[in-house]
Amino acid sequence: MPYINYENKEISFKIVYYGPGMSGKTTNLVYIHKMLSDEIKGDLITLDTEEERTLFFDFFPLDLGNIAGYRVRFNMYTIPGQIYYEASRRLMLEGADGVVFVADSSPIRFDYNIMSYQMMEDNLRSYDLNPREFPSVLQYNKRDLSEAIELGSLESELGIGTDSTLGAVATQGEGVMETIRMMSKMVIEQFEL
Ligand SMILES: Nc1nc2c(ncn2[C@@H]2O[C@H](COP(=O)(O)OP(=O)(O)OP(=O)(O)O)[C@@H](O)[C@H]2O)c(=O)[nH]1
Ligand SMILES: [Mg+2]
Repeated sequence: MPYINYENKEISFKIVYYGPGMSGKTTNLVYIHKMLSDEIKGDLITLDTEEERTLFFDFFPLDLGNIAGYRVRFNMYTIPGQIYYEASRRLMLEGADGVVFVADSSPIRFDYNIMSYQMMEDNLRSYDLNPREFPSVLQYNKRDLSEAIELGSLESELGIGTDSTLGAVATQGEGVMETIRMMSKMVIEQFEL
């Protein structure tokens, strides 16, 4: 559920970019941040290691203007994908209103994508959320790789639907804005004031 401040008439949604290590979550966020005009975005905060692996999270706030007299804000986060940060990943999902799962299209990353997705579902369940009903978008990133996995192959393995899936090349910005548009539409549609 979004955080609603009735006094200040503000609604804050939390969007989390989830996925295995090195799939391109930070690259997505950096691109979105770059595309937005200064008036609507806050500073991008990235906490990473020297090798640019996300340590805790990346974050920036995005002001989406007014809906029904309420100021709408999206707080955008990424999680750290590296295996040993499971506790941080679970924590980042607390209070989330939607997740974008950034998968790596490299064939050798297939099982890693599946494992990460299943862990995400477990983590959502730990907050009493039903992952099959939770607003989520599946982005197949790195479509520029010569041997990219087929769109739909992860969904078949996971037994989930394919309606909110798209391809992307985050390093070139391809599919990045489409992904966040799909996500925000879902999140806002689910919400009733
Ligand atoms: N070929 C290709 N490389 C990409 C693409 N998107 C991201 N990368 C590269 O993949 C690497 C990892 O990208 P990040 O955005 O840091 O990945 P991450 O998911 O945030 O990784 P963690 O923070 O460790 O979980 C970088 O070298 C990116 O340049 C893409 O679409 N195609
Ligand atoms: Mg990262």
